[in-house]
Amino acid sequence: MPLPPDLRDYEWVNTTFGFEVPKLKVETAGQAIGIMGGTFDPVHYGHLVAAEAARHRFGLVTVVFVPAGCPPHKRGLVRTNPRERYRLTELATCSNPWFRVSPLEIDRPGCSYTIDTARAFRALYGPDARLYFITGADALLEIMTWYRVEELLNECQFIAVTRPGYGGDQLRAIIDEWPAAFVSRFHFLAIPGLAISSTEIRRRLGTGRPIKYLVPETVENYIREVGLYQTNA
Ligand code: DND
Repeated sequence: MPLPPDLRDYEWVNTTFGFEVPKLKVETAGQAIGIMGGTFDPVHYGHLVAAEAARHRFGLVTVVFVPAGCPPHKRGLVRTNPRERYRLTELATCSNPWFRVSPLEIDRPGCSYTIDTARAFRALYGPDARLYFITGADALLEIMTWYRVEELLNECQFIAVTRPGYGGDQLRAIIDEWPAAFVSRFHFLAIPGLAISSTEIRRRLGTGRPIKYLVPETVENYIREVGLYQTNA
């Protein structure tokens, strides 16, 4: 990795791979912080573009990727153990000085409810921090079913990014049903459309089709080295 221009602005952060990466030192008090929650099974360019677009548009001082230990809506459906998904996320994000990865959810026993994560971030960054949870438009279709969603919306705002195949009239109809106070906690952000999904990447790997240019090279290399997603299950 090329050295950053002014090392005083950076700190070296350990990865679980045994190497360090330069990350911008950020003053978090009272600042806007992004939380990119996901199963990341595996992480791909759709996730990275969403997080970077949100960072830039909303002036987020950092975006923390939080791989879910046990995602509430996918119990029993996750292919890869949390540690591997965490490592893949680390590999995908290590070249972006603003991105960080948190083991918060994979270290927390039980279901990875976002409300618990938002509260943990609030405790970490203080009452003045503005917390933004970043999601794709598809998540909005079912967000009313999330655990303690009203409390969650008190704790953080949402940045919902566009995703090919989701949105339009179906999303409009759902949002029209929400109370105004609920809608005001959401920000909608158009991003370059990438029709990539973790499901499709797993299918491709399981059937011997390429995933090059859908995930960072580091992620592809690790998947192949460790032999993840080799069967089409
Ligand atoms: P996913 O399993 O959808 O993650 O989970 C997203 C987050 O929602 C996780 O933090 C979950 O714990 C949380 N959640 C879900 C349901 C209930 C509750 C919490 C609860 O607390 O009750 P993926 O790895 O599949 O995707 C990560 C994010 O990236 C998602 O928001 C997805 O919409 C988005 N995304 C894209 N956005 C734009 N373009 C693409 C995308 N692919 C994925 N190509």
